[in-house]
Amino acid sequence: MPYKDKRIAVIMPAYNAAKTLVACYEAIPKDWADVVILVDDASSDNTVDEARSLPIVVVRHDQNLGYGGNQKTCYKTAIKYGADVVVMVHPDHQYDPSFIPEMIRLIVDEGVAAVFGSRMMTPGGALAGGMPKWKYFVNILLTKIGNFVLGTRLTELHSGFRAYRTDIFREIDIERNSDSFVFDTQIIIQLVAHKIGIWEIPITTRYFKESSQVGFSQGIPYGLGILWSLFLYKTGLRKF
Ligand SMILES: Nc1nc2c(ncn2[C@@H]2O[C@H](COP(=O)(O)OP(=O)(O)OP(=O)(O)O)[C@@H](O)[C@H]2O)c(=O)[nH]1
Ligand SMILES: [Mg+2]
Repeated sequence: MPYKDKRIAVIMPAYNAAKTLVACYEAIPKDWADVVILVDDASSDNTVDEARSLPIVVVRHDQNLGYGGNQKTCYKTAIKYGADVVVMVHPDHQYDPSFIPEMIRLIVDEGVAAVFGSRMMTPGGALAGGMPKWKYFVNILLTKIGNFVLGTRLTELHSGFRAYRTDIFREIDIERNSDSFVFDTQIIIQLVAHKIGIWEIPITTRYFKESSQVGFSQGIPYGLGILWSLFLYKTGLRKF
């Protein structure tokens, strides 16, 4: 019972993460997790073999669904294992799992439903941690647009380091969301639409060779997908 009788699942949506996932797993504070779940999105490297060498739950997709499709399986599996709280850690080791206890404490002690680790809260931190300049400026721009449309004051819309209380998945329907990276923004829109608060904590940024597969060319459909989702929300053309 890691924390005050709440069951905690750490989920890792994985795609070609063989080189980093063991280091990432080792950095997870184990006494804060009842179960660690890795969903492999039909990787072409040996992510699954690496994952099976660890004492974790491994789920495999037969075909690549994408980052959002991967998360859908992660949350379903976490709920199947009885999780009250779920923390997503990217197995590319981009995010530092040592922030997990702080996120869980906010959820359990303060009753917060969603906690995001933000790379943009510490001035200069994101660039110092190696975030590419174009990502940094696009991040700021899309975050400003997102805050304007949603009436939020988030410091970034794009972090993949997130903790959720699993009861929110009874209120919001994530199955309707995109299977791509836009999933992460659509969850934010759903939280706002359902008046569920989001807290942010500052986290360190770290970019290295294996930590990022999204290049400029995949960044464009991601950015457009975000704008499209915000448009659908604002105009009421789609209910979130
Ligand atoms: N690219 C990709 N990643 C996936 C997929 N399924 C799960 N993932 C995982 O999603 C995580 C995030 O993907 P990244 O390509 O690292 O995204 P990123 O470039 O770090 O994004 P930034 O933080 O904005 O730089 C990785 O840990 C992947 O293992 C998939 O189908 N495609
Ligand atoms: Mg990454």
